[in-house]
Amino acid sequence: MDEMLGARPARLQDNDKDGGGGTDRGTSVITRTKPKTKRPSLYRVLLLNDDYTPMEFVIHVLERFFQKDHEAATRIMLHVHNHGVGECGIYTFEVAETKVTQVMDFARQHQHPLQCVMEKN
Ligand code: TYC
Repeated sequence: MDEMLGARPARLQDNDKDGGGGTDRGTSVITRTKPKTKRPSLYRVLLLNDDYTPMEFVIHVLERFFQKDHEAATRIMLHVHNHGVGECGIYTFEVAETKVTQVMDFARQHQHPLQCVMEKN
């Protein structure tokens, strides 16, 4: 229902500059009267548990790439450790994609099997 908020029909603009009798080919252009803003889709960035990545490394990842304080990072790490998967944050597509790449590159550099994924909200 909230998808209808701000919806307005597009308006057909008459671009027929010569009244239709001359060389004008009578094409028209669809214009919009009200600027239409679309809310971006959001994506959850998730960490997956594994048996080998050190807990302190996961905490560091959450502090470094997701701006969590030490307490929040520890809570999320333990949630992933106990439940298999946990949310690091919710972002627009490009931001989420960048976080996933940063975490995967960092884990690989340190030879940890930590996996980070994104899913559409
Ligand atoms: N299960 C890991 C261990 O016991 C810790 C861990 C937590 C690994 C979260 C990955 O996303 C993760 N060392």
